[in-house]
Amino acid sequence: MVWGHGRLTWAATVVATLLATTPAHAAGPENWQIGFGERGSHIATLIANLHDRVILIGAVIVLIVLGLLVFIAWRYRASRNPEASRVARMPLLEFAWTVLPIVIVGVIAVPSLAVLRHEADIPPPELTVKVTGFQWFWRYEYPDHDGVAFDSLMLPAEELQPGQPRLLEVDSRVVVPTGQVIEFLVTSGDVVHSFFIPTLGVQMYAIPGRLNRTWVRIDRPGVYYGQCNQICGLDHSFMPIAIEARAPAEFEAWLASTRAGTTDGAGLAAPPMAVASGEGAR
Ligand SMILES: [Cu+2]
Repeated sequence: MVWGHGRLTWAATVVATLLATTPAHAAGPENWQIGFGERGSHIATLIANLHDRVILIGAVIVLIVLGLLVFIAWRYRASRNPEASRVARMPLLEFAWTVLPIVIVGVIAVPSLAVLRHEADIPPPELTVKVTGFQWFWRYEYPDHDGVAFDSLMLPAEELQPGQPRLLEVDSRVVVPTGQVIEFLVTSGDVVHSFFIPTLGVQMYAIPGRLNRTWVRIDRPGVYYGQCNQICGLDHSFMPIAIEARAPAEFEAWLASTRAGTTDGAGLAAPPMAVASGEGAR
């Protein structure tokens, strides 16, 4: 189809208007979402693709088994097959239904291990962020950048700005650059938490006394939401994660302003133990 000049201009105007009016890109759960949603990193893409392939294999198996069941129930019903077969052993068939599932599991295992390996092979990091889970908030520290450390607490519903998701927005987002290898050092100050950002394909347990490592490279600017996904106490559901990816130059500007203490909400909000021992502090 050949597009006339007028039509092209019209399309360009629509695209430009959409781009101009679209609010800051945000990736998190959506109403009625079934699938993985946005894939904000290469790892997230690998995980989602693997999931889709495994689901496809599972669906084919379910359909074959269901078809066989329906066929047998119809073909060998009592009225049509009054004299039941007395065959009790069929070694070849038994061999096949033992070996075939092993082959299928093997076929799934190969790409699955490849994804695991990609996650575990951490490239030389360009930025390190130390993440500490507390009951019930996250503390972020940038060890390469002196003085950049802050606590990140969930925003109460009454403080939300338009477009900010309830139960996911925080007072201080973790700002990181796009296109760089970001290493997360994950630990905990009290109980086991879990640092989980589904759209980035990141999940790492935060265990007291241990420093776990994981990494991500974020493709494009935006806000990526996550939550603690290890039951960690009363306010487990109220310690969300908001990662804001910015172009490297904007990230540098953020670092400078945060170091100077001019960024809203920067700094350590409260001594963790005081919050941890508070009754239902929220
Ligand atoms: Cu937690």
